[in-house]
Amino acid sequence: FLTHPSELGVVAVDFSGGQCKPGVDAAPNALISAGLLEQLRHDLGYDLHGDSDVHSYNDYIPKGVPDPDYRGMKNPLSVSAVTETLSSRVYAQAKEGRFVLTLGGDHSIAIGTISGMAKAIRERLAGKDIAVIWVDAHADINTPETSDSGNIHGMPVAFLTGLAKTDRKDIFGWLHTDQLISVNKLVYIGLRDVDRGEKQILRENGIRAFSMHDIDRHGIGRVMEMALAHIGSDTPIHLSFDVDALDPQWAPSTGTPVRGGLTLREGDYIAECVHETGQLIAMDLVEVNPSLEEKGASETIRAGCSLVRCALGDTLL
Ligand code: NNH
Ligand code: MN
Ligand code: MN
Ligand code: MN
Repeated sequence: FLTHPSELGVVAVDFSGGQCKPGVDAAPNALISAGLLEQLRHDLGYDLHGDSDVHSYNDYIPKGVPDPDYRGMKNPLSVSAVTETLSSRVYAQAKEGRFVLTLGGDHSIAIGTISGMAKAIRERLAGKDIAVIWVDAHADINTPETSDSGNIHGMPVAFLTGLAKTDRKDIFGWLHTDQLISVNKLVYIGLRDVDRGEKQILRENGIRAFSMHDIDRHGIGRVMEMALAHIGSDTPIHLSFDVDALDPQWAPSTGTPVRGGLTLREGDYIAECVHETGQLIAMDLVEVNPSLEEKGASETIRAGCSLVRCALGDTLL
């Protein structure tokens, strides 16, 4: 699905407005300073394009206008404006036939990355839909109405699937049908903290989800077989990886850690399996927050680097 499989469009998004804890905006720099891009270039042989250092997405936040809550959403204008710009930057990289690697930032940025990929692939591949594998402790499928927190990082999937509607051009009204994804091509892995309203949405829409319970029962090997079988071998895959899917033992520095998560090896294995399909077209790595649990920050950053390397084809042997 990629015309230039050894070329990476790197998108580094220093944005934290989808949730309330500062620090997640510093993750792209921390990951890059830890050597991630150099490893991809030197050890894995990729040609890098896009943001080699962090382009400030905060420049796209509308200046001098208030950003009051809307339908309970916090920072709605800011998140909408930043993800709209991000969407067009991801689209531009994907149109070139490159793999797009996005370093977040909080998970609200997936509204930009996935919409940009969906549109580019539809244009490049005669209307083809993309599939999304969402690896997370959380489902991030709240609508503004079901959300208890109002944090938009808990809502991206609802906007991307069209389950959350909007009547405001400046609050996600820029999202058009060619930028949306189908609930049938969405698969979750790692869930263990899903809100009541989200459970209802998952059930009513028949969305395929593998919780930690499923991983305990079947093992990660079988779960990956089932997840990939659901998607099918003819569909390009966008991997959206929230580092909080990992157990806090491996990734403590994140805004909403939840115990009982994936081991680092299980996380790496997910990324390796998706790489092996040859269908992977984009990856987001989000929610690394180096300013939380600072003693564990370098470990969390290391875990993030490992997940990205695995998705991009690093092998042990
Ligand atoms: N479900 C909660 C909410 O909507 C928590 C979301 N937090 C995340 N998601 N970190 O990945 O606010
Ligand atoms: Mn090149
Ligand atoms: Mn998330
Ligand atoms: Mn999460």
